[in-house]
Amino acid sequence: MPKLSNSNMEVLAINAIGTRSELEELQLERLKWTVSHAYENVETYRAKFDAFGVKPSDIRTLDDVTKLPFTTKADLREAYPFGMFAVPSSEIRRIHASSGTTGRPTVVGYTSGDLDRWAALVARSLEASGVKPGWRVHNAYGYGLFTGGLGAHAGIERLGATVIPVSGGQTERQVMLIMDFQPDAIMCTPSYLLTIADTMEHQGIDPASSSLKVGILGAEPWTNELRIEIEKRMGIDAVDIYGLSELMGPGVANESSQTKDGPHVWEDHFLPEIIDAESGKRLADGEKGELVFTSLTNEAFPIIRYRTRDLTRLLPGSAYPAMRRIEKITGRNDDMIILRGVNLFPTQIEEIVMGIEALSPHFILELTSAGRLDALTVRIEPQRDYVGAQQAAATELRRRIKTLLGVSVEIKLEVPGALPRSEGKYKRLYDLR
Ligand code: DLL
Repeated sequence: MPKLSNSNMEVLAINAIGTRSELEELQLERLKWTVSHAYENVETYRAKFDAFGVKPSDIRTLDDVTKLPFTTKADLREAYPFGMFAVPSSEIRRIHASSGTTGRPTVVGYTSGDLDRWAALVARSLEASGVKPGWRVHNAYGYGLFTGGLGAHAGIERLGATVIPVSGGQTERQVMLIMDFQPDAIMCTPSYLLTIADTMEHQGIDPASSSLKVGILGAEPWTNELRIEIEKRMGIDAVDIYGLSELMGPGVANESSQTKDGPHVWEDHFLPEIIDAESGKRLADGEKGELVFTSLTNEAFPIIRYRTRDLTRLLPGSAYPAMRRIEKITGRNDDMIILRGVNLFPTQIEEIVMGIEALSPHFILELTSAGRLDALTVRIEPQRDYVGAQQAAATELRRRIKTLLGVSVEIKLEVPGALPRSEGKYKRLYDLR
């Protein structure tokens, strides 16, 4: 493996990154290393670069990354299971895989150096979230092949906090552990935190009375409206953590609890770009499109211009000025619903739902075909204590969706507790066509 020339791959403390131009210098050095490492050690990259007529020596500036071909989920599937590992298998210390809705999972590997950087970046993410060394952290991300549980786990320990490795599921037991162990922070998906809050209320516990002060929530899209609801109901700061297995796992980007204005990308380790999803052309900062990432320090699994399918825009740094932020991700290309010519995302409905007091955040979307036309039904539970106002709320939801999104939908009120509850990543959309 070629070694980096004049700087190693350590993770600097969050405030030791320096200026934007110092950061860019580091990124360029690491980008050159990554591109040669991938080219020399991964057949898929060598073949793609050769077909594109591009060589590692063509990377002279950061913008030269646009000369390189994209990597897609299909490339990773093609190389299943270990075809894109860039180091001998004796150097792989851990494997994770993302389930994938169809077909083969995507498999990723880590060297001991990769695991070390990952723990340090999650620790940095926790620090940004306001978690302090010495705190207790309830970790309800799933343990196993999913990167959430073990990724968060190592970062909590690295920060010097105490990890409570609960994993997902068995919510009543989780509630008992939260009440008895008195954790300061919780890590889980935002939808699962709603399940926990509901279960607490079911047991006569006011969720705001727990010891929790911070929730580090991610792994699925969620809106600022849901953030406000969670913060009010649980009495916590709800902070957004972003990541994906193909790059590392949780901790690729994280919000600052001070600003809550979208996750800062840890740009010393991951180079973000935004492209037009149709043409593949790079877009300027501030423009909305598909997020693409190149890893800068991954040894086992270097990844070049990976198309995440997540939709967002790049914004200037705020709490950490040298590193750009991504606008809170509210949708993926794959989640987009095209209903009679109108594009919409489940989060747009969440945003509207959260603005109507008598409605709960528990809803699912069903797509059906009625004759030649597609129809969308929103099945939603009202809030328990708004009995008289439910029908009016449903009518209002239908009206707002029509006015704000331009589509007519059907609203079906459900009995509180009738809809499936989240145990991790929540499935909102059911395509029954
Ligand atoms: O979900 C890693 C993770 C675990 C992130 C725990 C945060 C917390 P994957 O299973 O590979 O990895 O799924 C990655 O989930 O491309 C996004 O579509 C979505 N996603 C992850 N974090 C967020 C977030 C983990 N904060 C995919 N907001 C990504 C919106 C998110 N979407």
